[in-house]
Amino acid sequence: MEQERLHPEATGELSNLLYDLCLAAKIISRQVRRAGLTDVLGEFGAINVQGELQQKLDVFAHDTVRHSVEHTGRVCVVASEEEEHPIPVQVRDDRRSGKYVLLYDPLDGSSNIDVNVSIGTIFSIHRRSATKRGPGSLEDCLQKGRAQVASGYILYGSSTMLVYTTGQGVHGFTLDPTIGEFLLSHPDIRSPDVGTYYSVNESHWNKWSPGMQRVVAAFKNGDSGRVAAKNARYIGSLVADIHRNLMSGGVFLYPADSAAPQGKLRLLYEAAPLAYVVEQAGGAAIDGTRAILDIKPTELHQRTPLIIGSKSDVAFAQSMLAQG
Ligand code: FDP
Repeated sequence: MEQERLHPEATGELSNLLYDLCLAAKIISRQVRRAGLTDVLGEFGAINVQGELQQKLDVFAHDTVRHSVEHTGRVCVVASEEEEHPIPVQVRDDRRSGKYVLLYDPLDGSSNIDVNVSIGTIFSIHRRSATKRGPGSLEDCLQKGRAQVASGYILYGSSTMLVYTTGQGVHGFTLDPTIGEFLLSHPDIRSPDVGTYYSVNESHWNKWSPGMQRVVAAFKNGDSGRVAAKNARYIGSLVADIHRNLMSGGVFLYPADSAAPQGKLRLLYEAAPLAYVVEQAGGAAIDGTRAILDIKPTELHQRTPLIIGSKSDVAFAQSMLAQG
């Protein structure tokens, strides 16, 4: 609301959309916190002991976000990592069709869901661009990260935190479960210029290019004054790994490899929204050569290699990779 006041032309719609996402986050957080107690763990489609169909937590999160935004008239299309195609938002009256596009990863870090390790929700908001009225289209979703009007994540960790940017810095809110509200706990988060940590799944070492092996070796062992040796931390939940590095300084890498030449992570649901947050906090994010935010997507579920975090560390990786 403070930032909205800096824009006299603002209608409040974006703030309200962020509130809608906060509501979804609270519902998902409640479910994540009770995950071991309720029948939300396990395979989607499995029958639980009561003979009811179990709902997997990531499907629950997908539905919760979607239902929190689709009746508000604020969004024209949503796209989720859980769905193959974008979901156009139908409205009875064309004049009430929303002006925003919402892309989201409902529950990132799925391999950690069933083992009680931090997971997160990632969101990316664009203005509609390809269509003017009625439901939005695939083209509305395929915009460069640089065009985002807001992005952020909700981390279900030792506490539940919302971290977001609208292009005026990065702000963190912690959910106070006693009053059910997100309270501003981390205003104006800044990413340290040089990181303490490097985060990468080193089990893929043999599949990386020689250039990437040199980058990771330099972060591990140091490189004659150009970069100091770092400590390793890898949770395997992107949101949690990025959040730690954002707060403490560090670089996260998910490179392309011989088995996944485009990398693993999704440009629109993971890399671009997190890149916007990290850049706004003073860090950087590249695919090896280009800024993530400058990549024009051609597919909804497009993948990208990702190197993201403290600015000097990302620049170091980029310069080493440029040497081949
Ligand atoms: P997951 O496969 O558990 O859903 O995007 C997916 C993601 O997790 C990221 O959250 C995480 O950083 C990465 O993949 C982990 O991949 P590896 O298991 O290959 O390390």
